[in-house]
Amino acid sequence: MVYFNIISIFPEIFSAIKNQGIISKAIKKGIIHLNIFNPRDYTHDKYRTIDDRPYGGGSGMLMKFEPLLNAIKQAKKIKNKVTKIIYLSPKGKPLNQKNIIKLAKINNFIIVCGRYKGIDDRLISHQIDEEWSIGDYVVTGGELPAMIFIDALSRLIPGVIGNQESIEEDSFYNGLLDAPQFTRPKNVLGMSVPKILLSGHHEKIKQWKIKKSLGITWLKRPDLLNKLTLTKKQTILLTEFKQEWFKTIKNKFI
Ligand code: 4FM
Repeated sequence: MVYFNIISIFPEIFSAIKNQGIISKAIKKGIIHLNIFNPRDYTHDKYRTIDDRPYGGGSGMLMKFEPLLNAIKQAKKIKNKVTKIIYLSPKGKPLNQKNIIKLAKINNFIIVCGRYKGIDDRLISHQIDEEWSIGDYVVTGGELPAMIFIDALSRLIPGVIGNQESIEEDSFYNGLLDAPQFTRPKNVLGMSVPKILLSGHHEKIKQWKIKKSLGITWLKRPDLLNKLTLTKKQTILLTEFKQEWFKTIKNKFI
């Protein structure tokens, strides 16, 4: 069982994963638990204030320290040993599949979702264990990043995805992008399916997939390829892919 304890002033946003798809099934099965704590419920003034103006001026509002801290305190009461308090923001370390695999060993999270222009920095230094980013762009709050975090992590928990092997076939699992895939019918708008996939030769199909996977990574994300040391077999397959690729390019222009 993995607990995701979420601190958010917009709890309804999480219905997106609570009520649909694979994550909702995992919740129903009791494999994962989502608990949402609304900082507004932990205010003590008449207006239930959760935001305030920044010291030193500047545009926009910030989330106040105390309602967030009180919500976190409440979330900490949920049973379970290891708790990691996560904050998602553009200042965090960029998430990738490798980090996600490591994080999937933890069974209790508190995820703080920011809104407005940011949160009081003392909350980060006092409470946050790890700050992660979903990428170098800005969204309007931490809820969507939190759902991305929860989704990417949950699908690695045994029992969440029906076929666990499919995880090992994921893009990025071995640092490479997926080979292209096809389903019926055999022909659409004059486009056919690579013959090898219809051949039934399992070993040949496996080699084809590895070759395409290497080739597509080489074409689309050479940065990923540079991080890997290829095996002898992989090097041969990639060389073959490159030769075939340059041949098709030549045929196009000459
Ligand atoms: C975060 C808005 C905190 C307001 C955000 C607050 C983001 C990212 C992001 C927006 N999160 N990776 N990129 N958050 O843009 O993780 Cl208070």
